[in-house]
Amino acid sequence: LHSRQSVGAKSVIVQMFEWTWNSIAAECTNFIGPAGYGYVQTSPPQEHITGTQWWTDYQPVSYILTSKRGNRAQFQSMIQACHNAGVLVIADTLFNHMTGSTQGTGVAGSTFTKYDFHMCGLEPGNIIVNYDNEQEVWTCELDGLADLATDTTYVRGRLAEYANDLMSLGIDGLRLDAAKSIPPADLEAISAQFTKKPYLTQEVIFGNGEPVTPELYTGIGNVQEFRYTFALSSAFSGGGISSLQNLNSWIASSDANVFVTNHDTERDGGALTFQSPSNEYVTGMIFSLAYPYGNTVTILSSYQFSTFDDGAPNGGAGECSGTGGTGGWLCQHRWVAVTGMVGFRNHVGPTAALTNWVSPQSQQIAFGRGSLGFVAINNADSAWSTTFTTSLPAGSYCDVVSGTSTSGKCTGLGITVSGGKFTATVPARSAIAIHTGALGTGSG
Ligand code: ARE
Repeated sequence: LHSRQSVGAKSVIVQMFEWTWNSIAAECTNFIGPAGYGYVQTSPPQEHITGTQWWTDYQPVSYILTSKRGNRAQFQSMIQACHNAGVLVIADTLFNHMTGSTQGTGVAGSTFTKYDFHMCGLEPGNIIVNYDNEQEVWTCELDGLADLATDTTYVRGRLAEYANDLMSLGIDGLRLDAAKSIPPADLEAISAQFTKKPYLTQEVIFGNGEPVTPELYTGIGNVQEFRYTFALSSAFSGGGISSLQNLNSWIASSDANVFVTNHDTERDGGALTFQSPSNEYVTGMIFSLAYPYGNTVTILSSYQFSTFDDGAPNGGAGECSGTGGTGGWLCQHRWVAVTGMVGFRNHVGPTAALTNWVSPQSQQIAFGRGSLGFVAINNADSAWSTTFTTSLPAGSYCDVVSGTSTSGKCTGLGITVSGGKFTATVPARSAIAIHTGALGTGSG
């Protein structure tokens, strides 16, 4: 019954938030494939309501693959281009609801009216307000969006047909939006009709004391573990990163898809984002790629905005250049520290033990990953100079946070390990990371 596809050696996903299919295709070829990412995650490809806001994409009106991001042919060529670059493709997928409007016209010209939906009758307007009531979370409307009757044979069949259509075009995985508002048994019944085994990651936001928990969904696929997101944020933004030593009280690591932020938390708060002070967003991402919690790690690639509703610049045609973005695009997936740490995670793998943990004060930590990699993160306001103990073999290493190594030459800080020790200065609000896949003498 489990539809889970196992994750290979490349376990980092880039969430290409609002990127058009053509621009994802180009970026897979030009950067994402060569950099070693395992997956891209696209915005929802279904026909949706019209409007300039980013969130129109979350109000589908039909199963036609025309959205603001491109059409069916462009979607298929994007998948092909990414596959050719060695990158798998995950589609954001809406099984919980359609639009909230009772009638209208979508971006592909389809007209629609409401049918096949729950009317929960538990709240005025049938809208979820009380997350303490399981039936309400599962059968009332999220934000007033028409709640699909996923307990019916017809709806289950139609949603499976949609997923199978995506997979016939080459889609490798699905992010199940608002999975928390769909009973696990309904998701089991839908995924049992899949013709292929996709990688599944389910959006089930943990809420204190709520009856609908991430744990209820781990039998179906990976679950997005928001407790991790919130813990990183509170540790880096004041609580102290020494608290991150033993992250094992949530769902099992092999069940978890983790991230420092996604497109919702980037807007609603509670997470580290590009707007966080003191480089905390970057050091948070470095931690997430170095630490052995999470089956997959997602890096958000997004854009600057001033209001909640702002859609992507340039109609979603993402623009990156060198190690960053232009025209309002952030291109986090190109940041030197992020790509360096993707190389670290790919090289170290999921099983290398957490070793040599030290934390001289609450905002400074260092740890190894067996004899393959070592990272030191300094979230304090002054530099941290010390001699670290490591299981790495003796040699000349390239700090992948500050540079890259090509043919033995490191464009960043060079670090020499000898006799299980090395001496280094970790700059304030920054980090250093070395691994046996990136050797080189540095220029500093
Ligand atoms: C838009 C307008 C609304 C309007 C609605 C209907 O903004 O004002 O009422 O349309 O006309 C996104 C946007 C929404 C947008 C929606 C549809 O964020 O603003 O609404 O698209 O266009 C819960 C769910 C979780 C969900 C969050 C947002 O459990 O699944 O709410 N996240 C996903 C996506 C979103 C998306 C949707 C779902 C809808 O990632 O981007 O919305 O497809 C506690 C609970 C959580 C709860 C959270 C927030 O923490 O524990 O479960 O999350 O509160 O309510």
